[in-house]
Amino acid sequence: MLPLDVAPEVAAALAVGAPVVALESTLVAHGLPYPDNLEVARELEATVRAGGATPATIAVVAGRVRIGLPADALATLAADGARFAKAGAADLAVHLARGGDAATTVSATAVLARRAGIRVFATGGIGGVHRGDSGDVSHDLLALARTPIAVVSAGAKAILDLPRTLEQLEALGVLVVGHRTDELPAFYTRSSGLRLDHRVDDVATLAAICRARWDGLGQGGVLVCNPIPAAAALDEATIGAAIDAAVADARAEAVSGKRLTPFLLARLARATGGAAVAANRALVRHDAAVAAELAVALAATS
Ligand code: PSU
Ligand code: MN
Repeated sequence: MLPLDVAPEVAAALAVGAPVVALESTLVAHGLPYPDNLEVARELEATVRAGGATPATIAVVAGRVRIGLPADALATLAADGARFAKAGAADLAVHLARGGDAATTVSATAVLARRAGIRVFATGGIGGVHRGDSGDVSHDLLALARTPIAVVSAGAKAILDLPRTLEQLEALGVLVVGHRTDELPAFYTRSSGLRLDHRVDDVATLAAICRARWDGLGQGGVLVCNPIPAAAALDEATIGAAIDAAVADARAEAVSGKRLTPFLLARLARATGGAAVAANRALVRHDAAVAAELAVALAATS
C-alpha cells in the first residue's frame, strides 16, 4: 500500500470531482533561492485558488506521500530545501522505504498526482535533454509519456537542448500542445523557433483533447506549453549568454546528474541579478492560472 496522506481540503475536492491542481516541490526546494521560493510556493497556491481550483503541493515527508502540504510543511520545504532529497519517479521507493524527506520533480509529482486522482499539474519548466553529449535526459519525458496527466509549463527549461528535447517528446509519444502559441516556448522567453504541431486558444478545447486522449484512447500525458507573459520575458541575447556561461561553468566544475539543473538555475539567478528568478516566478504563476482554468474545464465535463 502506498502511504498516501491527502490533505482534507484536497480529499474533499476530489471526492466530489471538484477541480484540483498539483504543484511540485523540487521547484521550491532546489529550483529557487530562499525566500523567493517560499513566496512562489504560496503565490502558486493562491493563484490556483483564485482560479477556482484547490492546490495540492506534493512532497514526501518522513516516508509518506503528502498530497497537499499544510503551511508549516511548505515553509520547512522552502527554508530547509537542502534537507530534502531531489526525487524523480524512480527514486520514490527508496525515500518511502527509508522514511526520508524528498522534494518531487515533475516525473515524481506526475506519478503521485495520478495515484491521488489529480489530472492537472502546473510547473515552470519540465526537465529534458541536457546540452552537450553527456546523454543526460530527464526522466520527466518518459514519465510524461506514461502518465495520463496534463502538465502546464512554459516549455522545457532553456538551459536544455530544446530541439533534442522536443524530438524526444515526439518519439516518446507525449502530446505537446501550444497554449496560444505556435512555438515551443523557451522558458525565460516566449519563442524558441521550434514549431509545434498543435495549438489551442481556449481551455474548453484543451479539456476536450485531454478527455479524448485519456478516456477515449487510454493514452498518456499532455504537455501544455504556456509562454511566459510578454511583460515578464527576458531579453533573448542576455539570457542566452548567461545560459552559455552557466553551462560552461558546470562543465568546468564537472557538475552532473541531479545537481546539474539546480546548479544552472542558481548560476543564472546570480548572473542576471535576480532577473531570472523574477521571470521564473512570473511564468510559473501564469502556468498555475492556466492549470486552474483547465482543471475547472475538465471538472465541468466529467
Ligand atoms: N521547473 C522550474 N524549476 C525547477 C524544475 C522545474 O521552474 O527547478 C525542476 C523540476 O522538478 C524538474 C527538474 O522535474 O527541475 C528536472 O531535473 P532533472 O533535469 O535533474 O531531471
Ligand atoms: Mn538529469
